[in-house]
Amino acid sequence: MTSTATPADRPGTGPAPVSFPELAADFRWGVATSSYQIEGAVAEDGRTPSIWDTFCRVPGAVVNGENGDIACDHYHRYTEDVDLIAGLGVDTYRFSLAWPRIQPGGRGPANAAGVAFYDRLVDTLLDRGITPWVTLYHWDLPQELEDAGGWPVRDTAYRFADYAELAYDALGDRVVHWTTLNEPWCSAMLGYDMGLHAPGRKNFGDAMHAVHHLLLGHGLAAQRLRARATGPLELGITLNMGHSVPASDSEEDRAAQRRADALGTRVYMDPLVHGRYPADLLEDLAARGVELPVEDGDLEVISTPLDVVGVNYYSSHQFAGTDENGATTDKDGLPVVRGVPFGRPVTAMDWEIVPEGLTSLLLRLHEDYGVPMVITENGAAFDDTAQDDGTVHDADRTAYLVEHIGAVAKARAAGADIRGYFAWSLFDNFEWAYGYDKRFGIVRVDYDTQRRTVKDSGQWYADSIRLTREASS
Ligand code: IFM
Repeated sequence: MTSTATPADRPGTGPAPVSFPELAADFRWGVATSSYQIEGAVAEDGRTPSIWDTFCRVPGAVVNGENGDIACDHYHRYTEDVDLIAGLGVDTYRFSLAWPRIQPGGRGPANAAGVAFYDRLVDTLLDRGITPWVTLYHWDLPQELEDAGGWPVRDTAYRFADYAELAYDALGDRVVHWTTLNEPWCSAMLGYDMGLHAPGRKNFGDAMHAVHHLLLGHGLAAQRLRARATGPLELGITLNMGHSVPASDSEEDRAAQRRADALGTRVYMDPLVHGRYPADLLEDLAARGVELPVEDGDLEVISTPLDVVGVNYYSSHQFAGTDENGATTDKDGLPVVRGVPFGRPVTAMDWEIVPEGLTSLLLRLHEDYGVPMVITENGAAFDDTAQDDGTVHDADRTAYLVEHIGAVAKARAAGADIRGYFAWSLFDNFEWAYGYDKRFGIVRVDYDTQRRTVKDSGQWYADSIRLTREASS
């Protein structure tokens, strides 16, 4: 059972801090960010453009035509930012490396000036007692590699493995925790099928080829890191997943849920853990004239053992296999897979708030795959109102955290092997196609002054971590 306490010095600031005894022992507490969303300094110290620098220049691609040129200016303010992270009392900071900073153009040797930034960041974190958790790829593919075909071509997987090795050689003496990819579903489907993210292409077959090459890149990188490691190494991949259910017990709705689950979860988890793609997915793809470009040995590479799976959770979904008029196929003759709202309150992203879906998802992953897990992202965008002094009374975001961390605690109590929770995000930041319009931070960023202010939710998070730790001591 969780317990709450209201310190006398925080009257009326929203939900009281919570102690989560299920999460007290052997549990990591962190905050997460990614390179393009916070760093800025896109043309400094030898960094070359990524697909996001290019995509942001496409008229209409990003709200208000915004971009990550400055973002949170973290590249220049990382010392102050690490102080802030330390002040929250978290033990882990998850961040990503910008590939075009470490290896401009995506080929060739490491760029010493780019590497030096992450050297400084890692050293500053370690000085402050914070564990760095590095993600190698959070969507900033060097533009030159996209020009050569991007993730739909096999060579990009080899390029990624080379880059991973360069990064590991530079930082592996101090960084133990490595995540290869963040949310390959987004890279492949939003980037190459729906055209909503960089590079903005729209071809389902290309997107499925991207899925395979992202997984292959992950596996090749995992092998390289394992081969290079002389000290402790904890290796993983991060996937965005939700818990999906059929909208009814009808055959069509069950088929729609199966298809959504195959493309959202099993196409990644099955090859990573079981070394095979789901048979039903391969049949569905064949019916659409798509074949995954699997070569001999690929699945062995992809299923290189993992130490941890990162779970990014925001919402859950129910699916119907009919459209609003009852038709089971769409205009292209494809089976309908329609998301049907549960009717829950939504965040500023219009994402339904479904905390119990997180418990169900974690228990399902535990049962089907038996892997250790860390929640590498969870959080919510809300339309914050800042007071004159920059403070934000974001009781809605705090309530979201209370419920979702509670959902993690429940899954852990029921036996799932969950080893940590990282709030998304440390800062308000560049939310991809939404620009700066959506604020996910537990710390507010005033983009005019770059002033950072811990929101009530950030204070709640810090207080709850402290209370939870006290419960275990
Ligand atoms: O901001 C993103 C992050 O980059 C990846 N996961 C989802 C977050 C919210 O959309």
